[in-house]
Amino acid sequence: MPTFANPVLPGSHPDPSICRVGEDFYLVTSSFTYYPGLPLFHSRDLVDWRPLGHVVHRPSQVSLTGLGVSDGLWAATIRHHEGTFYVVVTLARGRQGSTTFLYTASDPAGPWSDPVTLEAEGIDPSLFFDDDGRCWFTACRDAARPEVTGPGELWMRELDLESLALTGPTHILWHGALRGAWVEAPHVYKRDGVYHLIGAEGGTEHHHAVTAARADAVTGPYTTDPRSPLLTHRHRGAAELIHNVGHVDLVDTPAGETWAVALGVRPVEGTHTLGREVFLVPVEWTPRGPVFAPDTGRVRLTERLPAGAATPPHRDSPVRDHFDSAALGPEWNSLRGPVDDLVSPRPGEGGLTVRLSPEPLTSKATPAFVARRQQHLRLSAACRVRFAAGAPTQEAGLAVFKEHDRHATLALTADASGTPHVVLTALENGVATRLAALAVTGSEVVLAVDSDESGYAFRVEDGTWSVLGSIERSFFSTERAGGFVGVYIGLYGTGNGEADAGEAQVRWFEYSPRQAGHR
Ligand code: 6LW
Repeated sequence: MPTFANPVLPGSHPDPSICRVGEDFYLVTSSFTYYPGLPLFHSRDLVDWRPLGHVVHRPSQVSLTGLGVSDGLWAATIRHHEGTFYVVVTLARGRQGSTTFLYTASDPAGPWSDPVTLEAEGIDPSLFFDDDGRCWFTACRDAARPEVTGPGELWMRELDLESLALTGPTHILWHGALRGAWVEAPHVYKRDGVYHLIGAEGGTEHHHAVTAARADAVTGPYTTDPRSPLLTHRHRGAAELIHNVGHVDLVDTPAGETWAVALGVRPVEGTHTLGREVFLVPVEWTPRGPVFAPDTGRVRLTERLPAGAATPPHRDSPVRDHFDSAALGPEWNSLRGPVDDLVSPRPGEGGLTVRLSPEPLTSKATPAFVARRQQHLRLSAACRVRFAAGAPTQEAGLAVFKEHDRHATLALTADASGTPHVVLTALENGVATRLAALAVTGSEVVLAVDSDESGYAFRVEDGTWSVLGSIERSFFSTERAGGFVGVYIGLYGTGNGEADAGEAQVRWFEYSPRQAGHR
């Protein structure tokens, strides 16, 4: 039986949402404070996903400045109706509450509209277009009576497609099947005249689970599907390779199959660093509702191909980016806004200029930093950097980044006498520890990091290779660091408060998975 490898989108791509138009599938995932925001992918077979662009690609579409890395754009839903693509998403602002935005586009590759703010309370917004063309908005919010109903509730209002405003009464749909935990990630589907409300419960960690309710009218009343949870790995023990499964969205294929995209993580010895990834799960509709993974009841690393899909191309080859086009590729992200004035490719010549910004990586503004997701546990990343630091406060190089207050840097800098040095620093809860320093002969070196199950080892090439030190893998894990994102690896430069601290030239950046398969 031909198979494919899960996850279909490895690395930090949480909260997947999917829709189909004809033979084309579109998928969007959360991006938090990374910019551009809300990455979109296209596929013809659900297995081979290619970047298509981003919903948020202009600064006028969102303001992320001041937010923690795991705040920002959470859990979008993408739907298509009569030639228009709709994306609804929460802008989560940490302690300042949240806002719900609606973006539209006629071409999913963009441009996308400026946001329309919906008067909606809560997170995880979704849209459902009924057969009569009416559009129903759902989201989850704190329950008014948590002592009776559980902490969260799913609610619904109509979205007027002319004014793009919520209209009519609020319908309280459901408080979940498990009730002890937050009910979230609602999506409504209609099958054989029945409305199915599918959500997630248990929180996005170990207890994550897909639960469901059904109704004869879109606005309810909804009754809990007694089979809930319909999909979870919460009971599967430490030997299981995929955990925290949930937050699904369903799509029908032209061949008549149904598949779900789900988030899940791949922990190693109880901790994961790659973030929540996208897994593809077969679904079978029965009179009782959807059955997830009907043959096995679980999400698998190797799954049968959707009907009509071909075995996807191998995607674990090393990639060396010489930065010879005018714009960075879609895999590159900055934090909270564009960095065009700080980080610029030099088309023709090749290479990337990184102008040191006063903002350090601990800043909640936009530092001179571009990074890509770590998508493979066994990975080597390297860059060739030229930078002549004038002071120990000026640094440029490689960063392994989890949160603004938790990351590691391997940087070209200088000591107090101006001698070039490469310094390895770990930053934990905002406290920086210098782990190693090596005097180097010139201002051009190769900086590298090797990641595997045990940790991240940092090396420098200055004529010969030297290992500077390593950091245990769990240091960067969500279990230890919290947050909603996985590890990103990238390039940065800062004057640590100093403006005009010079610029670094990055000749190339290489991302090399070290083993076939995602591991
Ligand atoms: C997302 C929600 C969740 O909105 O995490 O705990 C949030 N669950 O569904 C961010 O990914």
